[in-house]
Amino acid sequence: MKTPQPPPPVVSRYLQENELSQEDKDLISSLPTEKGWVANYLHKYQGFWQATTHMQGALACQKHFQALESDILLVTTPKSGTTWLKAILFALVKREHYLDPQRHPLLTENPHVLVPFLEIDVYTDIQVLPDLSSLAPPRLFSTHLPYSSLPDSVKHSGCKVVYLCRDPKDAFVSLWHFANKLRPVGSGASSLADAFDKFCRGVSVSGPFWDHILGFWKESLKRPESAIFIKFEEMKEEPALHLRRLAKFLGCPFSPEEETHGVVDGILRLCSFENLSNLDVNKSGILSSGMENNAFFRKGEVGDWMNYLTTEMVKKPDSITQEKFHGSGLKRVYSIENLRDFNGFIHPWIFMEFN
Ligand code: PAP
Repeated sequence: MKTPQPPPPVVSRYLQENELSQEDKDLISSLPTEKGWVANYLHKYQGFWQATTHMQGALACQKHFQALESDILLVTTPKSGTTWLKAILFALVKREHYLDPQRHPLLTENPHVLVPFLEIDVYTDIQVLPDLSSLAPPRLFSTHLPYSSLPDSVKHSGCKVVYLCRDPKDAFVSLWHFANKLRPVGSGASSLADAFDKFCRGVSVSGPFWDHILGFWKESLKRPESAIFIKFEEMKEEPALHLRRLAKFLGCPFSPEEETHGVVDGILRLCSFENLSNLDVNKSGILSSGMENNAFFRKGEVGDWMNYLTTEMVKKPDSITQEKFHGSGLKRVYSIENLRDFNGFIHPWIFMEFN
């Protein structure tokens, strides 16, 4: 009798490379390519590094995605708190449909299912284009694409863009953990130093990290009615304030009755790390992109980089931040006094002050 074989391991879409059209293969082979550290390879396209499979999705959505004025697009660099903001956006803009907190879709679906990535989840099949016409407005999508690579229709439709950024050091540490989850069982963790070097050189999914932030920061200054800029650290520090800000920006401010009934706190509780990470759906279960849902919930904290990066190492990203954001108007986002890294060095603020 044959011994039952375990099912083949699900290969995350980050690592898939074989579903490309000839046209995409030709374009990709003409691009600068480096060995990746999250995906196998990264290709420099329109100034930013993209994983092979995201390239296919990016090209397809650039060609075919028709944004509507009522759409909402969440944009992040990987590991900036995308999952959290997806949950918050869904709970916020669809709140009138889900008044019973016991039957909310976020209790049974991972936020990435409710707010799919354009280039990772929506435009994945090179044979069949998705039919997005039946989705109820406002349609919610997300992307890691930089501003320069957004589909033209996003820039011209007047749809709302919500940009979330995070301290590069925390985003890096989070991405390094995520990358390790993608590695074949038994192959151990990838080299932190090697990944850090690549990240600082800009060679990271949707990197250079800093240029990604700057592109959207400038856009939010130019078109404040269409683009809002949010920082993970500020959202952690004053979530209710930023949720109200977001609601106003999206044209669905909280009414006095909702304020009285604690709707703001209800949304924040539902979307909190503690709540989402403890739901069955997020403890087990797998996304269509091949990732386990629990890979998107690790610590959800500010400053975890202190447990991984030495004082010497952090000089690098901090000086890049200082140099790149100088004169941009981006302000210090988070101040914590007396936080020491494991070398005893006090970091007076997490993100940096830009002037
Ligand atoms: P993505 O960009 O690949 O979709 P993203 O959701 O940005 O991933 O990254 C996950 C990070 O958000 C994790 O951070 P950490 O590794 O530093 O812990 C994850 O823990 C954090 N996260 C997920 N959900 C929440 C939440 N509800 N509140 C705060 N942080 C969260």
